[in-house]
Amino acid sequence: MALDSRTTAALAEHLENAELGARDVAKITDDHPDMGWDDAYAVQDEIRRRKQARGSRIVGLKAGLTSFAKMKQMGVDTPVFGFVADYMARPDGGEIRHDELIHPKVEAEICVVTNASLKGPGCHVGSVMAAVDFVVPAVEVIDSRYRDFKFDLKSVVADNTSSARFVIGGRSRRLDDLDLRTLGVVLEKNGEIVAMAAGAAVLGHPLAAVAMMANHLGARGQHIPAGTFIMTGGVTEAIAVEPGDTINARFQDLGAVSMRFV
Ligand code: 0L1
Ligand code: MG
Repeated sequence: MALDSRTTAALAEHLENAELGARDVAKITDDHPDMGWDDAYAVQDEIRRRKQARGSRIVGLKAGLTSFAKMKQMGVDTPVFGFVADYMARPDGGEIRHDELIHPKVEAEICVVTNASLKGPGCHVGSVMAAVDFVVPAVEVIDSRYRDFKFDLKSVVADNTSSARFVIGGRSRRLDDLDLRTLGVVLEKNGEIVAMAAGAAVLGHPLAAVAMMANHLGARGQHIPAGTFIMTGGVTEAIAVEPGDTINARFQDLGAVSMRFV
């Protein structure tokens, strides 16, 4: 690791303060160009520890940058992993305060809840299928803390992959009733279609993102416990939102998820 524990803790405090105060900051690799992936995840882990120490609960895991459209939008080729906490959840059909965020964007995500633990290495789509309890649609609101979206992937990982808000809605379905690859998603802003895709946009199959997450955690001696809510990543590119915007994400077979930014 290139960063010592004091620097890791200081970076976590810096990034978490930026999140909680809705203030943008320069990407952290500007000052720490040698930091590696382990350093980046160590900063994220420290942010997680800080939140838990204050009483926040970690209520889900997320894969990010998993769709071909998002990878192209960001000019990257590697998914990243993060978490969501209880205070980030907002109700379906509710309001989201824009002034609590820096420059939010929304993305429609196919999500699952597991009923068995998943541990890599060697996890694949089939192992994930055996561990999925149900599928549920959500919209993630990402809000990179980096000024003008000038970041690299290690900075993004340290910043908990831009996690900010999420809305679970629609209706849950058993995996057996769905083909996640052909499941269509239409994203509307203010009543107009702004993006659309099918589940296969996420690594060929959204559950491949879960398998990749299990293998990523396995390499770090961790696993995905039974009962985990997992966001598999936006199926389309992320869409910027302003106060007054209404978002409606329609998921084939899973209903819709909506919210208004105020
Ligand atoms: O959820 C995600 O896809 C993470 C995106 C991280 C980069 C960004 O803020 O766009
Ligand atoms: Mg996402």
